[in-house]
Amino acid sequence: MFYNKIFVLAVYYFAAVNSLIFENNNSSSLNIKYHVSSDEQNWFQALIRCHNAGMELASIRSKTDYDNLDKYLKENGFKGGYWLSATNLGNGNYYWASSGSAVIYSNWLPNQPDNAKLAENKYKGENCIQWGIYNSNPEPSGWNDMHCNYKIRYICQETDVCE
Ligand SMILES: [Ca+2]
Repeated sequence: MFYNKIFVLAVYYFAAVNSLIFENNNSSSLNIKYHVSSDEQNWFQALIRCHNAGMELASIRSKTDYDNLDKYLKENGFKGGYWLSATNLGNGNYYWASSGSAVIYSNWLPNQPDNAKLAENKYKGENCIQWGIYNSNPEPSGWNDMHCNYKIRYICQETDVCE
């Protein structure tokens, strides 16, 4: 069963057009495939759309995850900001909403998170994590807290746990 699953994953990977799928071959037991959306949604809708597609809004739990996703985005020319699944709307601490795990590993951009209270977000601050800065080009690597209602692209992930 295990090898069948690996074979299917391998075929899926190599058949992927334009490398929209990324296989995270790290030393952990997790194989993660990332999908970058073509549509733009607020954070809440991004969470729902990934779930409805049978996936999860992406979570970055280690430096390995971070490095692999960074490499994938750069190699495939993805520029812009993308929602990840972390928010601090619950109790003020950041959690990955897809899994309920606390954000332990982090990789904030310089001067972030700043919980910026801007006129464009009605001075309500920033409570959801995005990868990069949505209106910056070239796209910096790292995280920014951003107002959850902004509509930007998002990253879903498929996680296959091998036991
Ligand atoms: Ca910010």
